[in-house]
Amino acid sequence: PQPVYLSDYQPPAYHVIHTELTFDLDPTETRVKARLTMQRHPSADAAAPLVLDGEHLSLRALAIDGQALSDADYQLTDETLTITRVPAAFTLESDVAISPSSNTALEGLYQSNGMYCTQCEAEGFRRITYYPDRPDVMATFKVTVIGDAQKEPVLLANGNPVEQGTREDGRHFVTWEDPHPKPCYLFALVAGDLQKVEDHFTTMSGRDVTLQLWVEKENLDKTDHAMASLKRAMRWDEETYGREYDLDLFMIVAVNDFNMGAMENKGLNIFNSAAVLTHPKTATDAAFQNVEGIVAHEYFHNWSGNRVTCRDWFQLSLKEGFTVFRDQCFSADTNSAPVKRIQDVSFFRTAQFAEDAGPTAHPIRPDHYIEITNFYTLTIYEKGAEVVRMLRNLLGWEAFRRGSDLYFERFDGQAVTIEDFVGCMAEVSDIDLSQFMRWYSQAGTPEIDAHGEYDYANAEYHLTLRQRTPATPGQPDKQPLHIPVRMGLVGTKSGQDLTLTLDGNKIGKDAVIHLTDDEQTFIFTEVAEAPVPSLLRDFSAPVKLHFPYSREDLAFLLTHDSDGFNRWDAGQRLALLALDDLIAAHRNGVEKVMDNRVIEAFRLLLTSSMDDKAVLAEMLTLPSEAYIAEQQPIVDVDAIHAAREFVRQSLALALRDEFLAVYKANVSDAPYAPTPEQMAQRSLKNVALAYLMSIEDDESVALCEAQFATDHNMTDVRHALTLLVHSDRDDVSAPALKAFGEAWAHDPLVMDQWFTIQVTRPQPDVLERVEYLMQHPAFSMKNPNKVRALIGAFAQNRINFHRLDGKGYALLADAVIELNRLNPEIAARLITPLTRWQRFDETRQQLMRAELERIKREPLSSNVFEVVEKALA
Ligand code: HT7
Ligand code: ZN
Repeated sequence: PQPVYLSDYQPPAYHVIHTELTFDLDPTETRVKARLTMQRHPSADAAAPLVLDGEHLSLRALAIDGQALSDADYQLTDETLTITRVPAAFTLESDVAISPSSNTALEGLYQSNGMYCTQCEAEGFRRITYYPDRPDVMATFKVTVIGDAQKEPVLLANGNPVEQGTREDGRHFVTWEDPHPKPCYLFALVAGDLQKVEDHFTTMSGRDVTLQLWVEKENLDKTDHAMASLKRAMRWDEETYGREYDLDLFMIVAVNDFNMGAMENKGLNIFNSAAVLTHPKTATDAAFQNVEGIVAHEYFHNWSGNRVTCRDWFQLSLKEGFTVFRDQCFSADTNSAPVKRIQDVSFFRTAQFAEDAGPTAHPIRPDHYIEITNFYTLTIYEKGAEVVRMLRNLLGWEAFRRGSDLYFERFDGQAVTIEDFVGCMAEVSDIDLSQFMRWYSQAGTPEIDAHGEYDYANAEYHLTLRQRTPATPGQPDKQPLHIPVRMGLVGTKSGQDLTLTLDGNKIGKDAVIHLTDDEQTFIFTEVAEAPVPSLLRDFSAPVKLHFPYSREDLAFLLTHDSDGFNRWDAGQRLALLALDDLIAAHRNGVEKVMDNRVIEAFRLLLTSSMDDKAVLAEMLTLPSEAYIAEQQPIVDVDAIHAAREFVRQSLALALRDEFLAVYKANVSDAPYAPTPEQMAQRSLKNVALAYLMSIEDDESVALCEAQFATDHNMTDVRHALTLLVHSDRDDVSAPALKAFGEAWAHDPLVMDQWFTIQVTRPQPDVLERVEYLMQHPAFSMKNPNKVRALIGAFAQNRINFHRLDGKGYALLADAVIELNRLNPEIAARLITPLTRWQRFDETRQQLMRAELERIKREPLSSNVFEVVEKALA
């Protein structure tokens, strides 16, 4: 497969102005008739051939302006249809046949549980009909869907229904019109036996919008939260960004087989059922929050993505980074802002930093790709969002909002670039963002080495910041970036933020300093007492910060920093220092000794009167094994696991009474509600229970069993079951697991949780369990949720996946090879843990590489080929 290069971008020679499609649905022979109103671009050569994309299509007829074309008039390859000569303006008609039931890639038109649905982003539309499948071709659409009235009573597409009826052959049809020109990646069709929940929303200009959530009948009781989230998101986008919805109907459909979380098709969002269905008995608090965030994300795309879209797929972060930033802010406003930031950054530093340091590292705007679906990554989405956040921080909210207004106004209905977006921000603020643009083209995580000195005699604090970005594949040399560092100086005597005076100007107690050179020293004057610097507050830039904090400094910041995020981060750094010692002790076979300062810091937290229980729960949570691994030069999975377990147990033993008191104080039998208050209470209670269970004494096991048996809500039940299954008390956990599996055998989303709980346990029997569960009737390789819940989750089980006999790697490679045939997009994602082989010891490196080589010997999809090729380079 050949790469596509950003530098090769050419505007399309032919545009589609209007698209009419007729689908006659059938599992193995759906007929798609297309009638495209096309025009040559005025600047294009009159002799330019018309090249349309098309894959897995069986062409039955082709005509231009009503004249049928013969075989000699066009050329077909597996991927294109070329017509050598066409007029400047014409109508192209085509008739193709496709087979939705054999489409296991879940791109284009496919079947899920018998219902028809589509996924067209990024390049799925070419599996539906011959078309210029690129985002800078925008057309209005009129779509007729014909189906069986019994099997497919519901026939949906984008826009508004304009006609419906029954044909002579007894089949029924509905015609839909979408007045907003859109690229074909936003096209959607759904047909099946679905039921709806309906609600209404009055927009800020007083228009009534009908909201519909379409689900299978048995899921009708799982839609309340998504509907409430949708209405909150619609209001928030009006109030925060001045963005109003622009159709009379907004639909969401839940489907079981879906490659990602959800898709923002115009007026007809299609959701993975896991990203939309919730019920207190079946979904955890985390799932409720996830649903709220994804519903909002897809809705926000209506402006950031649909009304203003991307010129080409290299600009993907233009819509994804901005929309993730918007959904993060929405969730922060709706729930606990510090907790949202802590959770987002915690995930980001673990997963995106690893991506940026691995063989598939790429800039937020890549300059080439082989397979675009491989680029729906944490870098494009989450690092893209961090870069938009930095813009917001550099400009301030008011100017950022003006920039956003200008962007939506100026580019409404257009397909644009990242320069267009950043250009609007520069224009409204008069800030020179040219150096800032490097964030989009330079891969890798910048590291800042900082050190500070207090000059007592002159009451000065000298802060030196040095930045470097490590080499990444294809980018050996890096340029300095424009990095906003939000900071404060916390006085060690007063415990307060000191006023910052820089270059004679008082800049406040909490300010942003700009690191633009390789190295800069900032001299703060009038510093009346020795401070501890609090740097990168609220994670003001996506960088790694190194500062030689002592454990005393960190304990001080943990209690005195006015920035909630940095208070949490100080606790994480303190724990990491203790963990470092213990990892070393484990490796050297020396007795492990727990750092008392960590115990005392935790005691203080547990007995504090902290209002925000959700933040407290986060502060009591140790860095994950994956994050600890990120800090190590060579990952020793066993030492990391042993050290972390030792810290958990030492804390539990030293603070057992305190944890028990917190647990008991937060047990509640109030009816379940997904409110921030209740969620905070549950998370704190469950963190305490996890510590208590690390001792596995009879009392803790009994608490866990009781919480499981109370069956109050899935958050508590799942947590208790996980703790039991992850303990050595098989006598208690086996019956609980069996009962849970039997009780929920009818619910695929709960069975996903049942799979995950078992394959993430630390006991060494897990690999055999995965193999056994792959034969379970509830498991299917064709369903991405099942693959993620069982095989994907197993690959996150660090001590078992990285077994020294290499069987964990072999299991993953086998799954990748099988999925490469069925669903290349999912196969390529599943390989990720194997691509990180450089981070491990020599033995594991060889085992992992051997599996990558084995995959490489197979006939590969371009998706898997691209990832394996990079991983072995
Ligand atoms: N814009 C969408 C990205 C997407 C996708 C969604 C579902 C299945 C396959 C997909 N490929 C790309 C989702 C989003 O970011 O909102
Ligand atoms: Zn998105």
